[in-house]
Amino acid sequence: AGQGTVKEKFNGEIIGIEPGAGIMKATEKAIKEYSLDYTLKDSSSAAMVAALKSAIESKKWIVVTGWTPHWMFARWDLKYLEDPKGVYGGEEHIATIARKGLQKDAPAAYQMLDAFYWQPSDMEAVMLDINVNKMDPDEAAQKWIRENEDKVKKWIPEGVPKGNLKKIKLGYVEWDSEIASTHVVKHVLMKLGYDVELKAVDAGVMWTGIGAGHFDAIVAAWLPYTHGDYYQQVKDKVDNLGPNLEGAKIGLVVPDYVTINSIEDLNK
Ligand code: PBE
Repeated sequence: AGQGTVKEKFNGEIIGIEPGAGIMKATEKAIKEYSLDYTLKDSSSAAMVAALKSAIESKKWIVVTGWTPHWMFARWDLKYLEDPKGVYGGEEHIATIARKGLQKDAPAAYQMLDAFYWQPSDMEAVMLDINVNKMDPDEAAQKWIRENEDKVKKWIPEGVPKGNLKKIKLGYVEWDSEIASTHVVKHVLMKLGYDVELKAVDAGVMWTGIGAGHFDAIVAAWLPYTHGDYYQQVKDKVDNLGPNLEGAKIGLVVPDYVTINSIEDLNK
């Protein structure tokens, strides 16, 4: 694990993801509140995971911005650093948000989006197929749908006119969790007869886009904390369809072999 102080072992860096992610703002806040003499590196979700993988292969110390559900916890032995000041919020949920007017324009899609609800283990199964088994997101989503007919059935409205190839546009960010959920919803809406377009954007654009009605829906709203600021700005202009997943969490994550346990220890 090398010599020196904790900070030296981590090279004075926290490996982050895309600017605009809620977890990046939360980490800037953690740096202030815990007076950490660390630099938060902007990166991408894919580059963060690549850095984690290579550090683990050489047993180096690394601290990354991490979240649950995420396949990395199934792939490696990892732990969250304790957050005694509660900077990263508590347990949260992922919500589905629709544009106003969607209910009238596409009732079957709206009802499906409203009914969409699954477990962290469901999302993780899709994420593992994409990121560990190297499946294409569309393939992984279709596989999950095939293998979970009973769950999917509950999301399918009855007695409502089908999509008739009407276009539905879903905005999302290329976070591994949201790639999984958005592709699953895409394929269920296609089964309902919609022509579904996915648009990958950054977090700010996803939120202004749903507020302005440029997207029909998003299934990537981390609330009440991670996307709390973004949500406040659009909440009167959208329909919040409630949680599609409960038991989500964000924080700082390290490999198990790292011998500190709390964000406070980063200063040692
Ligand atoms: N995440 C994944 C996002 C929400 C979903 C935790 C990286 C964020 O921090 O905004």
